[in-house]
Amino acid sequence: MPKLPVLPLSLLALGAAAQEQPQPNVIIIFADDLGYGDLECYGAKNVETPAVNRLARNGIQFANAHAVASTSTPSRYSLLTGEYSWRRPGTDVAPGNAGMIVRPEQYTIADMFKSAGYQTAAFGKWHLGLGNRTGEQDWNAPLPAALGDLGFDYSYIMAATADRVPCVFIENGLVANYDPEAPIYVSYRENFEGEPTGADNPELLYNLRPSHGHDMSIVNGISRIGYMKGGGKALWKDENIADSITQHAIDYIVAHQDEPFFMYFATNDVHVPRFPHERFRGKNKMGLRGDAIAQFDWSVGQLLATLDSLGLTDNTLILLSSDNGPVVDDGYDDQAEELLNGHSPTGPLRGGKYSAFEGGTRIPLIVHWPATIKGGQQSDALVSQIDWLASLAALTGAKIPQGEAPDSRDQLAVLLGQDTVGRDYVIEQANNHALSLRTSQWKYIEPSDGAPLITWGPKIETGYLQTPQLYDMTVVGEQTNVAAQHPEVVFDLAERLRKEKTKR
Ligand code: NG6
Ligand code: CA
Repeated sequence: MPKLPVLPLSLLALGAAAQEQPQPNVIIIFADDLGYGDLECYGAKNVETPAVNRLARNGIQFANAHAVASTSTPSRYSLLTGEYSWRRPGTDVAPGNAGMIVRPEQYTIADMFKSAGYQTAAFGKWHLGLGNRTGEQDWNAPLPAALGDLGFDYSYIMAATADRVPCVFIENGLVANYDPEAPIYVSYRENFEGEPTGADNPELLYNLRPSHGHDMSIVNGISRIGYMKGGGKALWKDENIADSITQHAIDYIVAHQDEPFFMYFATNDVHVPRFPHERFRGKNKMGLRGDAIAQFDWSVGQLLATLDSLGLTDNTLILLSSDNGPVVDDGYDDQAEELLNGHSPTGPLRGGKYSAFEGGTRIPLIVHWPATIKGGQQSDALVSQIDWLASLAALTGAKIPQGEAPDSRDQLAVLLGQDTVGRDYVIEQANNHALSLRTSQWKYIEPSDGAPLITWGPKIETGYLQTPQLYDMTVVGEQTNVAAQHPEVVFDLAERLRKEKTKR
């Protein structure tokens, strides 16, 4: 039976139109490694993104939006819990057999939506661990802890990334299409006897070869990080991952069209291994990375077409963004670097995935909600994904329990285009844990150890330096360190960062 709409005060405050509306559906479309310059509406070259363009045209496109961290696990941890990942040990890039990083007792964005009467679901990339303890999961039985314990009523996910074992989908804590003939074993320590690896059996890599790392177990002609055995018919085919995730999300929307739902739709695109479906191949000059962007856009288009056909588009709030900045060669020989053909994945930004520079954490953000937001807006407001939990709680009227989501602030007015200033500062975390504090004018990068370039493969400037860095962000590109010229600004920003760090 459809639930009666509940109208929270915050919605009433939004004006007459909103007052008649039932609770909007909320969809977070979360791309993987999609850069600030990777979408057509953000200036991408060589690839078309018509579905995303439509969202931008009818919504708000943000120019100064930030992920909390420059890699997946800490970024997603922060988004889903409203707590900065750097406060919590154990939130770095997780192996595929990590135990659940967000603990069941912790409050999540899904708990928040549930408490406001929503149906909640997660699709696609998870990368925040499953089960009670690292390395001790039995993948042939229901996992003792999974997304159901974090407020998600339904989930169809990949445990970590497509380049990490186990290469199977997990539906509500159970391997989907489980094949009893091929029990699943996973290890990040040693191989299983007799199982081929990319290092020993390169002749079996008929789909993609590694450029660095990624030379352990082989699944679907692609070698991965970590070892696995078994899986049989449950093993995914990389070319069908987007189809599979998208179809499950569509089915979910159809099934829940009469009640408010929250969907976390986290694509595998455009993370490595990039191996999109054949129908996206060869249509742009950039090869597989460009095809993966086109496939991402296709997924967005499928969700939109479903909402359109059910008459739900108007009252569905969509936030489209990415978990961290882009990388070109991230470990597979997919010619992403050679075929850029003038495209810049970070747009004008310096650095990229992993780095302390803006390329690491400044990401696309488009907000779309025709019933409430006037289309065609551009916003320069300073926004961070850390605030989505509290902002969306303000939208639904949910009350965040004392002490939960401690770093998340209500910035709903910014996300809806009513406030064009946004936060006074955002904090960004680099791969080596160096933090930056960025205001609309300045960016301070704290001193840290580490090489100026990523040491293991990708050609990316890290932004690590043993002395303080200060950049004037009204000048694009973080080229000139002006810390020596503005010691008082350095002092002030460093002091704000210190206060944030010692808050709890
Ligand atoms: C790195 C992987 C990279 C990618 C990254 C995580 C190697 C050599 N590189 O360790 O390919 O998987 O981890 O990416 O193994 S993220 O977007 O999920 O954070
Ligand atoms: Ca990522």
